[in-house]
Order: sequence, then C-alpha cells, then structure tokens
Amino acid sequence: MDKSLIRETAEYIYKAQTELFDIPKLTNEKLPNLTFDEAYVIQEEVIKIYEENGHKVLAPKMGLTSKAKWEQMGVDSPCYGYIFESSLEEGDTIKMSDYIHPKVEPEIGIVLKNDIGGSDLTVEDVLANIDYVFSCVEVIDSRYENFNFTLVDVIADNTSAAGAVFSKEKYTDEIDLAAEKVTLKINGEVQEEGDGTAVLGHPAEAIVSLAKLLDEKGQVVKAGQPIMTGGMTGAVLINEGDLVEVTYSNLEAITIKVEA
Ligand code: OOG
Ligand code: MG
Repeated sequence: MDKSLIRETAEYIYKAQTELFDIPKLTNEKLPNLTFDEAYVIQEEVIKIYEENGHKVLAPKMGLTSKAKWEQMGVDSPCYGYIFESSLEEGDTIKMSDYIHPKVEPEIGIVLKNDIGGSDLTVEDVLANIDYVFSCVEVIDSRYENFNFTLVDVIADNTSAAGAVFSKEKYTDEIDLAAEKVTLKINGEVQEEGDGTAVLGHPAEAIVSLAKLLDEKGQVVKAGQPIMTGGMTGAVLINEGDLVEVTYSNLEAITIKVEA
C-alpha cells in the first residue's frame, strides 16, 4: 500500500471517528484485499492523526479476547488498539452526542510495574509484574455501519475505541482475576454476565497476547499504562436515558448514566 493511500484511508476513518458518522467497512469496496499488516499500518496512521490534533495516547487496549465477543462480532482473533487521555469519561455520565452508536462492555484493567515483552512471555510473567488492577467499562463505537466488520477492518478502525470509564479504586492486593465475576445491568435488568475466564482463560493472557503482537513490531508492553484486557461479555447498545450498572465480585462497581 503506498503512503498516500494509507494517509487517505486513515483520514477517512479519523473523520468518521471525530465527525461521528458511520461508513461502510473498508473491505466492502475501498480495500477488499486489505491485509493484517496493512490494517495495523492504517491504525498507526489514525493514531498519528489524533496526536497531530493534540491527543495523547494513554494506553493500548485489547479487543476480541472472549468467546462472547467472538460469537457476537463474528471475528475470533484478539487485536489491539489505543485509547487516548481524552477517551476517559469523567464522572459517571456519558453523552450520546459524543458517539455514533455506542455499546458498553465490562472489562478488567491491568497496570504493570515493569516493561515486559517478547513472544515467549507467560501468564506467570504478567502476574509477577502487575502493579495494580482496576475495573472498567469500555464504550465502543465502531465507525462501520451496524458494527459490521472483519478483523482487518476493526484493526484499521482502532478496534472501535471511543470512550472508557475506569474505577477509582486501584487494587494492589492479589485478586484472582480469572474467578472475578461481572454482571451488566441496563435499567435494572441483567443483560450480560461473565467472569475472568471468559478473557482467553485469564485476563493476564490478554497481556501475553498484546506482548506477542507488539513483539512483531519490536515493541514491549509498558509499565504504568492502564490496559483494558477486552470485553468479558457481549457488548450492549445503549440509548439516551439508560442507567448502566456493572458490578463485580471484588472490584469496584461502575455506574453510568447515559445523557443526550
Ligand atoms: C471491537 C472492539 C472489541 C473488546 O473488548 O472486545 C473490544 C468491537 O467489538 O467493536 O474492545
Ligand atoms: Mg473492549
């Protein structure tokens, strides 16, 4: 793919992301033969455009790490994207007007105390290097019509990253993340339930997967970044007026009011 096509495609996605309109997935017509490596190159260019516009990368995030998500989205390979400092929603409200067609998904976040990486990293290595964990709700907002995409499309679109709400609590004591249970309620009704084993068997496995993907680019997973490990359940579309309540067995509950 030549440089001008990469830039043009990244600008197309950036415009959809920031001006809030949906677009057909790239593989429909624009780039039917888009490869995995090209998709990450487009994603990198999208991130670059955000940075040119004053946004600061906060952390990488993993996506499509659970069977619940694979079944819901029809894509069964983990992938990564990035969130920005500006992606973090302050307080306990979000606005529909900031999004195209947002969905929420409960996740577990991990912060490392040391940089770790390599293709032979293990869950034990990750566990030995955790600084703290936290609960989080990702607000995903695919730029593609009806959240319809293939793996390469969603990678180019920065894995539908849009917003996130983090718990205030940071847990430095050991918590069995695989056993951690979560319930997602909307307006008092249970929509989704899951646990940490849903995330590749253990949320730390998402960091292993991230390390492998980054290793191919000669990069490591950095200390200090709040990394979301991927939806533990299917994601749920939200609407104006909704009250989203996510409760965990040990981690802090997160409540979000959806405003206009
Ligand atoms: C892709 C984003 C996936 C997750 O946690 O699985 C993701 C999507 O479902 O739109 O962030
Ligand atoms: Mg997610």
